[in-house]
Amino acid sequence: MKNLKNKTAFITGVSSGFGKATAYKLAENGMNLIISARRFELIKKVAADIKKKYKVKVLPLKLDVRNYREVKNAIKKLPAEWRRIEILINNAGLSRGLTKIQDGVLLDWEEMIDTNVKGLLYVTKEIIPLMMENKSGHIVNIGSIAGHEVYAAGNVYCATKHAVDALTKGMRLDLNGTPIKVSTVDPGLAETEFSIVRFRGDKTRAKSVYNGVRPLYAEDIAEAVEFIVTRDDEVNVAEIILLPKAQANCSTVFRS
Ligand code: NDP
Ligand code: 8X3
Repeated sequence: MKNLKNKTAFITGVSSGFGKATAYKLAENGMNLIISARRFELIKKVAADIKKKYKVKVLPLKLDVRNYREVKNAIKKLPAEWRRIEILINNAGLSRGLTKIQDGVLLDWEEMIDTNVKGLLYVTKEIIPLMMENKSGHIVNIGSIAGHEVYAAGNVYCATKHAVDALTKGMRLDLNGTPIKVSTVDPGLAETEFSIVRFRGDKTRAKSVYNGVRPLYAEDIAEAVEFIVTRDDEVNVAEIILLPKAQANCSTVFRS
């Protein structure tokens, strides 16, 4: 099992959900963390709490992954002690709406594509050179079951997660023979702020997504990430598809 103590992880989307739970899990393993999101007040709180609980170093970064210049500058300006990034968790992402393609909202499409696909690429592009320089690195993308299947009205969100799946496979091919390995965790139905964001703050509609189901919780995903990143250097867990027991595929969910 790989010892992560005192190594550094860069995680996107840490103000909520999977990213936040993963930050706590990696800190529990003794990692120092660069945590990022747009809601800076939230990640500052997470940083303070993690530092207190786990006595590791935490650097909160205000970052909108859709803005390449911002991503590039933030990573370029990292102090020397933060540049040896061992693990990148590409987690920031979102869904907007659940609308048939013929009724699609252009701004929603653009936000999903800009965040889930282009944002992931921007961060990855800036961190790969640091990993190459350090001769070590592990990129973990957070995909989705929606990257393997398509559900009704999921059109553009599913397309972005299919793109993440293609990028994970493409990265693994292109980085083959370098010191960097690439993995993905592809969850199904998980209760976080995801549906609240998808339905623009409609908490009742968001809650109904998980009616009668024990969904995944953020901690389940954090445990999958922990398993992946603690394998021996020469072992790569390429992909974990993680579903609630009650979910057979994207559209088949047993509700009690
Ligand atoms: P949450 O809404 O709880 O968290 C999403 C995180 O992404 C937040 O921290 C948010 O921070 C961040 N984020 C969104 N847009 C941006 C942006 N432009 N720049 C930087 N950060 C951003 O959702 P989850 O934890 O569930 O989602 C995490 C990932 O998991 C996403 O990629 C999602 O697609 C994927 N996923 C979710 C599933 C689910 O059912 N919940 C299942 C499968 C995959 P902030 O708003 O502060 O910027
Ligand atoms: C989120 C899971 O099934 O709501 O990626 O698209 S799903």
